[in-house]
Formats: sequence, C-alpha cells, structure tokens
Amino acid sequence: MQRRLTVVEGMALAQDIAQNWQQIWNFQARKGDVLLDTYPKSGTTWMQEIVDLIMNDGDEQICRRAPVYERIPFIELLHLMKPGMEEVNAMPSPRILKSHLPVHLVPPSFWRHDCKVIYVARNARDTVTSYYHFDQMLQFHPDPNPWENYLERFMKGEVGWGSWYDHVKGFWEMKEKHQILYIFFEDLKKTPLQQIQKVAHFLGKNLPEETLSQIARLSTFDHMKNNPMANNSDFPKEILNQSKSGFMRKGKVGDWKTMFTVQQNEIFEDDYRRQMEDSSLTFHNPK
Ligand code: PPS
Repeated sequence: MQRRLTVVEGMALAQDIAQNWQQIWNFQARKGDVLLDTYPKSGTTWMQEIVDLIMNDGDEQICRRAPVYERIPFIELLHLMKPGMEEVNAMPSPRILKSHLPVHLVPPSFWRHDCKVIYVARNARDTVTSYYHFDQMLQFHPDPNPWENYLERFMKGEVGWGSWYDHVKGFWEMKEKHQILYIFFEDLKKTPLQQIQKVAHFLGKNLPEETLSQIARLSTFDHMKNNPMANNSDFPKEILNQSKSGFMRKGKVGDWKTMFTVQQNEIFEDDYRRQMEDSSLTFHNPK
C-alpha cells in the first residue's frame, strides 16, 4: 500500500483506490440494490450491522455468518480485498453495498436503477476526531500527524474522500430528487429504536416492536465491540493495522473535546459557518 492521496474528479482519494477508478465508476448496480453511503467515520459500520439485522428479521445467528465487511461489501475496495468484484456480482439480490463516495461520484448505475440510498451523517468535529485516529491505522492514507495539520487538511477537504462539507450537503440536496434516507449519528445514539424503525420502514420491512428492540440491543457499541463479526477486528491487516488500537474506539458524541484546543475550535467554527452557509442542513453540534 502507498500512504498517498491523489485527486480524482476534484476529490482527494487514496492512490491505491484511484488507480482503479474506472472500474469503480462503472460499477453495475442492479435494480433493488441498496447503497449505504457515508463520509468516513460517520457510523457506516453501525448502520451496516443495523441494516443486515433488519433484512434478517433481527436474527443474531444469521448476522454472524460472516464479518460485516463481507456481508455488506465496500465498492471502492473490491480490487484490494475479498469480497471482490466476482463475489459481489454473484451475490443474490437485493444486495446492500457500502461506499464513501460523494453524491456526484456515486456510480451512475445506482441512479439509473433508482436504488434506495441510506446516508448517515455525523457532526464534523467528532468525524474529524475519529478520522484522525483511524488514519493512523489505515495503510493507504498518509500519516495524520500532527493533529493541527490534519485538522487544517480536513477543513480544506485534503483527506481521503475529500470534503466532509460537500459530502453532507450533496446528499442533503439530492434527497429531494432520489430515494435517500438521511440519518444522523447523533440521533442514532439518542433514539436508536426510532431511527431503526425509520430504516426498516424505508427498506419496506414491517417488523414487530420486539424485533426492533432486539436489533437496537444487538447494535449497541458494547455489543458490536464484543462481536468479532461486527467489530472489523479481522479486517485485512495490509489495509488496516489494528496492532495499537482497534476499529471500535469510543462511539461517543462529543469526543472532539479531547482533541480541539479553544483556539482550534474558534477557527473551525468560523470556517464551518462559511462552508455551510449555502445549505439548510443543520447538525445538533455537541458544544
Ligand atoms: S469507516 O471506517 O469509515 O467505515 O468508519 P465508520 O464505521 O463510519 O465509523 C466508525 C466510528 O463509528 C463508531 N461506531 C459506533 N458508535 C456507536 N455505536 C455503535 N454501535 C458503533 N459502531 C461503530 C466507531 O467507534 C467509530 O467512532 P469513534 O468516535 O472513532 O469511536
């Protein structure tokens, strides 16, 4: 792996992913596929587990059939790991697929087939905090140290998968035109049952109250952290080096306070207002 970013269609992307860009862009979605899209570190894995549990009526054993990254493949990484393109093509419909691509770079076949999209957004400060820790482990992204430089790069969109600001705003606008369910990480934390119900409804699953509660219980941070099929602990080491810390870090709202200085927070806030002023999207930013 090369710890380098390059620019693809105006977006910063790992060199190891960018080299396969044509195959990603030409990904053939099928009618009925569901795309789970997020900016990195926004609760993707959490939603992967929830969606798989919903699709399998809350059956814990079925959802332990394989690691979460195999049950819901990541379309940008199909050339780097298993499941690869061949396995994904052989998966029965409806497939649930994961991506971090911004709305304008989602492979056109998803829109052509009017696929449902579940989008999860997390407040910017916790996202960059989580991303900083993650990029120490991710072998195809540059070393994120020092933190102050990383924070600046994040504000400029010079981290993997580009600008958080454009990403969250892009899907927010697109939901007026396509079947996109927009969920907030902070809401999932606060009212998990309600959010799980929304996702189930969006997927056309009418589940009894006790199944929804069971799904909420099976997808808590602690439960997933202790579930080897949900905690990404077996993720290929050449891509994710978890020797010093694990994928399931803290799962909290407001952890940014452990990283931002008062001055960094002020600069971030000014820049945030400027970058978000053209959108009606608001976050309940934990202060
Ligand atoms: S990735 O690599 O982009 O797919 O990462 P992603 O899954 O989007 O985000 C990882 C962060 O989500 C936290 N997480 C959870 N929080 C609460 N509850 C549950 N069940 C849960 N599962 C994952 C994970 O710990 C990462 O956040 P941080 O703040 O780093 O702990």
